[in-house]
Amino acid sequence: MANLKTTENERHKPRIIAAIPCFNEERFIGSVILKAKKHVDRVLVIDDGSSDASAEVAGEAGAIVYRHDCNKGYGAAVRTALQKGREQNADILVIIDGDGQHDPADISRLAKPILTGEAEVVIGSRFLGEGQRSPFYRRLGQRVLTAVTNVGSGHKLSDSQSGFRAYSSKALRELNLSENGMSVSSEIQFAISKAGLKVAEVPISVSYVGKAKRNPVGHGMNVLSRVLVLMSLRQPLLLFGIPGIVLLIGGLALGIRVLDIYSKSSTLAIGTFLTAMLLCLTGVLALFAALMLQSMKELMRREWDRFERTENSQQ
Ligand SMILES: Nc1nc2c(ncn2[C@@H]2O[C@H](COP(=O)(O)OP(=O)(O)OP(=O)(O)O)[C@@H](O)[C@H]2O)c(=O)[nH]1
Ligand SMILES: [Mg+2]
Repeated sequence: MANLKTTENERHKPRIIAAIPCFNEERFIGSVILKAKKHVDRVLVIDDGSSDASAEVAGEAGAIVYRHDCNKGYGAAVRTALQKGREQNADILVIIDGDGQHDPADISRLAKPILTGEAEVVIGSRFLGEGQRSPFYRRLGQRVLTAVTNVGSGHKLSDSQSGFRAYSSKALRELNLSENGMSVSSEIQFAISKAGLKVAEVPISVSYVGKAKRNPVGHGMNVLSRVLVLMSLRQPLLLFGIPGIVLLIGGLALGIRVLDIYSKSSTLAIGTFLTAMLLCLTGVLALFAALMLQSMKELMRREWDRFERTENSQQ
């Protein structure tokens, strides 16, 4: 009788798993794992081809370590973490960085909205908390990326680049991702809105010791370019269509002005004329790109629906 009783309780207690994407974090990974173990049932470390002793330290600290055979990128590490969370039937998977910038004590705060059913994805925001504020250049970069990601996803969040997040089992099943780099954080926000998942934000504290690992401007531009590519695939009419129309109207307006000057003075305002031509041309090209991408997107959606229908009919 005792055993059965135990399993009954175990079955109802939500399984909370923490997963840490890790790349050369031997200095911090051990303490992050030890602190996280207090708040979860299991700690997984996705070692993304580290060349230092991160994997060994993580194993010593009691984490289950999965290793990528080479460095594939933060996004690849996050996708492996989500997959392991699915395979191990996590009710909640919390992803936390391995460099000590996130505080594992915030894990229960991220898990709570999922436990109460308020949300399927919870993002730990560095802009909601009272905690240590990140350096100005970081905040600026994060704000720009968040603004662009919000426009593309239709979700108004305060911190789209935060790596400290919690996912429900439903979110683990429905999030379909492909990015390998840091842009995965924005891709997840796009995927959340595509899957219609409920999202919530909670304040987290962050601590930054030492310099950033990468050149913030280069890194920011890299992520921004990926986010724009993701947006062009998701919302081509928004990203190309609207600017295209604006450019075309601007060019036509200038064109009318050229004609007006010409009708009044029989002189061709070359500069204005060339600018009008350039605006019209760019506008038409942008509109053309918008239509092309939109029809490709439509085509892919129809193919996917057909594929799903055949799949379901064969089952
Ligand atoms: N940079 C980097 N981090 C990775 C990679 N794969 C996994 N990670 C881990 O992903 C987490 C976030 O990466 P960070 O480099 O800390 O990203 P960040 O916090 O935006 O940048 P910093 O402020 O420089 O720490 C850390 O735990 C990394 O160890 C990778 O290919 N590159
Ligand atoms: Mg970091």
